[in-house]
Amino acid sequence: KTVHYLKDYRSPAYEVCKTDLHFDIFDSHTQVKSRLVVNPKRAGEPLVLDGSAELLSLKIDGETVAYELDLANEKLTVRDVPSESFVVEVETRLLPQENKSLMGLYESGGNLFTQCEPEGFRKMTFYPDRPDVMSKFTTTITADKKRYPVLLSNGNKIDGGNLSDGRHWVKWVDPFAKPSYLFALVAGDLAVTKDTFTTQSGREVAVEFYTTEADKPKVPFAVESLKHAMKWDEARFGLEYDLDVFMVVAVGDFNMGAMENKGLNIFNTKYVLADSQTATDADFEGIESVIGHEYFHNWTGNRVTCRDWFQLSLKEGLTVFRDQEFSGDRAGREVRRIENVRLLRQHQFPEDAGPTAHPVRPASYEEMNNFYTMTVYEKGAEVVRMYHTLLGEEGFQKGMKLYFQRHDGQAVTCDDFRAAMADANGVNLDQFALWYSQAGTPVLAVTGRLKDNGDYVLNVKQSIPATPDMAEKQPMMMPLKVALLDAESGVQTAFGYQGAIVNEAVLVVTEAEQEFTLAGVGRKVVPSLLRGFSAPVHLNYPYSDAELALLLSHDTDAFARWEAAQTLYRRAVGANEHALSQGVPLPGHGELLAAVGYVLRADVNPAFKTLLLQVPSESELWADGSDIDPMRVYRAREALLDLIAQTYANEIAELRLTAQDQEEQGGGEVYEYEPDRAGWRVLRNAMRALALRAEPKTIDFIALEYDKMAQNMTHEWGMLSAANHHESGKRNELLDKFAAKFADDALVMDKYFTLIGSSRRSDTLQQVQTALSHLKFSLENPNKARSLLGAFSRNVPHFHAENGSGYAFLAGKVLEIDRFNPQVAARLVQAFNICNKLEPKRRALMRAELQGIAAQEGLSKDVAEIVGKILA
Ligand code: HT7
Ligand code: ZN
Repeated sequence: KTVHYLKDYRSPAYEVCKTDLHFDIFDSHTQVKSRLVVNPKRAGEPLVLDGSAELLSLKIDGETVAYELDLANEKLTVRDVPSESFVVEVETRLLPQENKSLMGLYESGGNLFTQCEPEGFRKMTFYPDRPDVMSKFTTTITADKKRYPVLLSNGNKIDGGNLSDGRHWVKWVDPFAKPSYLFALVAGDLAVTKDTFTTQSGREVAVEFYTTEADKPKVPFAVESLKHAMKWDEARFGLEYDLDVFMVVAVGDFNMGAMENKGLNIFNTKYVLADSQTATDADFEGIESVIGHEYFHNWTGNRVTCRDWFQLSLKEGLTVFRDQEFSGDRAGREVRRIENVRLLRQHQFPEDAGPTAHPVRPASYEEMNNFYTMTVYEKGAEVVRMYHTLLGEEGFQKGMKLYFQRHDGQAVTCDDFRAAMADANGVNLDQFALWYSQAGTPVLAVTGRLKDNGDYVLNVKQSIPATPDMAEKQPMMMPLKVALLDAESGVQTAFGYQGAIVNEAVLVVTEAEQEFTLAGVGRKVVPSLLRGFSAPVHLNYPYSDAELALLLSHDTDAFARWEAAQTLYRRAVGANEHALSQGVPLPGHGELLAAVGYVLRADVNPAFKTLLLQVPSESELWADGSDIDPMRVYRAREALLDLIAQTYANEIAELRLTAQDQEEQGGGEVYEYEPDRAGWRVLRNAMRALALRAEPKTIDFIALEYDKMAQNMTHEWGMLSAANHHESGKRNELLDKFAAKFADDALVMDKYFTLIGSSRRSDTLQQVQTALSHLKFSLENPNKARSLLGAFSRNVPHFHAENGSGYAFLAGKVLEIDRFNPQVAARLVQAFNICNKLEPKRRALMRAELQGIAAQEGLSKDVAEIVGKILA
């Protein structure tokens, strides 16, 4: 195996000043000719190109040359090259119709698409396929005009015309130097939806969205989202779009969400197409955020890119931070922030505590595709948010300005970003570098005491757990945002800090143990800690249940209120687990039920209320556990939900009706997406699920109401996901009806397969197996595989079935998919990351499956890397 190390980085020996590409598309194959103008930076060294395509010819300055081809490492080496600028010409032949990896050039729905990040370009031609080689590209495409009327690439279309035999050609020029991973090409029969955007400096930019003709009615929301994003980036960051056209192409077969190729973004259809009949409110919100994310990459990723793939978080963490801010500014900042924290806790915290834990800037990798992780993206965004919290909006923007001044047009590192933040603000952020090199979620143990002189002292101890890559860690620098609430009234109490009287302060934690004095408090207080989730850490403070109830009802910080409820839920599930393990009756949970009663009555916005009523998921609950019995955690959590649903059946029914009234009273078009109305709908769906839990017979009511309510996918989804676990035939009837109604809508069928994969019904594995041969299912389509198998891998009672049937089933599918799409297989196999934390019986069953996978001949390095880490 080949492991790549950050410490081995060397700048490129050859730079490419100009890249001319010719793609000749035929029915049976595609021929690629590339002409590179190459400049030696360290003459005398061999020229090493990356590539795995079928090589037809290679010339330097017009002459055929000797080369060595290392197929295993996808490297072509020419030892004898001119010492001054020279021209490399390469011809390759591709079979896009046979490419099921969806990297490089591939076919989907009869059209051709590329995906180059991180190392897909080398599947098409031989090239220094590394992000620090930036070149200006021109692309000429020829193809049959009827079959491929639309031919797109990066930049501006400067020429084109007809050829003989019904063929045509176009030429695209991208004026900006870019690395090969940002190259894109699309050829096909696509319909275009056009609009324009006028930039703050008055330039008119053409906005073009390419989809199938049939999907055109579902494009307007994405177009509007893009225009909002363009405006927002000007207003908040002063960043303007730089080409004459911004194109988005939607494709049904795609490994991830979307790709920010310069001027030609390629998107999974899931993040472009929406109307209220086929997309839920959450889908609309996902589109707005992914459209924003890819657009924002134009500056944070494309204009300033990464020196090497270890620096991936430089563009991804920063761009996630930017898209989170965009979504927050568009609607419901506080709710959005909590949703971000939930995502991090559900997926990144477990990653950081498991066998694949890695720092935000990994030190090594076998397969780069495995490092598009929650840590690089979401923890990376938290790291950027900490700069923002430490420096404030003004200081952060000063840092961004300096970053662009220094590095526009360059490929740089996370240290360059940190240096810009530090230098623009005249602060020392040396210690902050540890966030990029130390994995693991830090733990803050905090205590507070009121001194006789009236000062309140917070004692903060930080520790960072060992991870497979590093045992001993150094204390990190982090912002801890705090306030104090009067212990009686819950009113926020002012205190003295750093010479000022304040209501809130950002304490800068730097030591393993540190004390902070909040002066002149003089009364009993309850500290409100880690406000806004100011650092991505676990925070432990010995709150009593009564203190948590006070924070829940009085804190002015939405995150802190929500966190108080989460802590109460975590404690209650823990108590249930304990009772289950002892075989004694479950506790009554008086304090928790009182808190839930308060939330149900509280005058807060409906989306926030829904979040306050959400019990942490199993993966969050067991993130730091050992010897986990998944079924015990599952039962403990379910029992708590049952108790809540039964205790408050009347209030829940009432709230469901209030939500319905409010949704309908909002004015305008009832079924369209609109943030306020989406809030009422999310609450209504949550109440519906609780009502069905308390009274399974209400499935009759759902079945009765279904057709009337089926005007909007959020309602349909709410009803189906609530009814999905029901053992009765009514549930199957509802799902069958849904599948028949949307048989021709691929994205809605994904929802159907998700329902099948996530049901807790006793026959779920059987239904999942049947679904594999459903006419509308295809293992080759990543959306389908993720919907059915991804949902199944998160389905606790079935994936963790005691007899190991869930593990065996998933392992089989991982191997099947690995033969054609290693990237998707490697994602799915990460469901096994929990292996070594399981109780011995399940651990043994899981290990046996993993060993079976590891022993498979021809296993991809993607899956081998993950499985190797779990078994290590
Ligand atoms: N920068 C992109 C990451 C990406 C990707 C996209 C599609 C297919 C495979 C891919 N590998 C990496 C997406 C983003 O973060 O915006
Ligand atoms: Zn991104």
